[in-house]
Amino acid sequence: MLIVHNPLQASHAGRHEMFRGRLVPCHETPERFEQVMAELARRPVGPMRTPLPGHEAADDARLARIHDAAYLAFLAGAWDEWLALDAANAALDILPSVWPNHGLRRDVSPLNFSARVGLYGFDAGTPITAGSWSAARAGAACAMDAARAVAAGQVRAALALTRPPGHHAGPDFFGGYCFLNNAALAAQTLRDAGAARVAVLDIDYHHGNGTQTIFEARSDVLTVSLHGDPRTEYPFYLGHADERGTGAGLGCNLNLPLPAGTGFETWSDALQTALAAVRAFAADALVVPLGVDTWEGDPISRFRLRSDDYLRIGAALGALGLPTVYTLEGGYAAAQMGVNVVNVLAGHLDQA
Ligand code: OKP
Ligand code: ZN
Repeated sequence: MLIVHNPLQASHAGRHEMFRGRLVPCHETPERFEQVMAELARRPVGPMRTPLPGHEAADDARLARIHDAAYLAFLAGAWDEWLALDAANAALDILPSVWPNHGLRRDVSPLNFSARVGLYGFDAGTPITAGSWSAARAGAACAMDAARAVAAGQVRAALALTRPPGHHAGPDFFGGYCFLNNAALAAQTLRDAGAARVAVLDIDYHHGNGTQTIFEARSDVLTVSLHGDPRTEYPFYLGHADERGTGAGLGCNLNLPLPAGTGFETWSDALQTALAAVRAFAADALVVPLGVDTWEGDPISRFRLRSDDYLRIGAALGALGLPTVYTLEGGYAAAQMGVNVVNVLAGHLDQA
């Protein structure tokens, strides 16, 4: 198991997210990454590296295939625009507060900065800070590097320690703590390296709406997601069982929503359904957006998985026998997060 990490993750450190009328401390912190690294030092699973140099141009080209050019330009320039409004903004995070919903037009080109933030950001929980763009790009580079190593057969499986996470980010939107869709970039890298069919099996607590939107009309990438029922759980407005893909991609999206309170027995029944869909698709490679916010003690999620369950999850994924790239998504009980993530990897290695 190759681990690809990047110290630039630390440069994304949001201060606050909006929750029920208050600005509360961000759940998605650099400490999460550090806890995974610390557990990997205690229980090594294989080689560790930062992304190999020499692929910057190809990575940028692939970013522009998954995300819209205007969106990428917005992310790259947002912090400078923010500072240009008022130098005192350096001490504050950028958060959207107005959105083009409910009949308002998204096909306009606002000049106002707040209007541009709301054009691209879909919630008020995802702050943009001074280092967000560098961190997001570094995380995306980890995902693409991990996918290249797996595609080249250098390793059977790899984990990209992506922070910020990615599975809520779409072609032209950020939200859910995500800016660039690392899992989609890994899947596209595998495709570009010759895998004809790639399956994305998202096991984060939250529906991977960005990944679904990116691939919903494509038949070469299967997207499957196991998650809290969006009638009660974030991101609410996507992730329902009747979303099966569109156009050429019809039948290539599978959502398996589960009620809040779900424990491992029910969760693993749904995992079996997901694994059967991956096998039926005859995927050549697998991408797993890995969130451990399914853990019983997670502060913002409501499944009841226990730490030992992650060994069995990794084993079930490894038993598919596919070249596999994991990306790091959620998990907000930072102190337990390393154990849960490394359990998945250990289970995978045991079974693969
Ligand atoms: C990102 B990932 C909690 C509000 C929840 C967004 C959750 C994003 C989860 N007070 N806000 O999928 O783990
Ligand atoms: Zn999540």
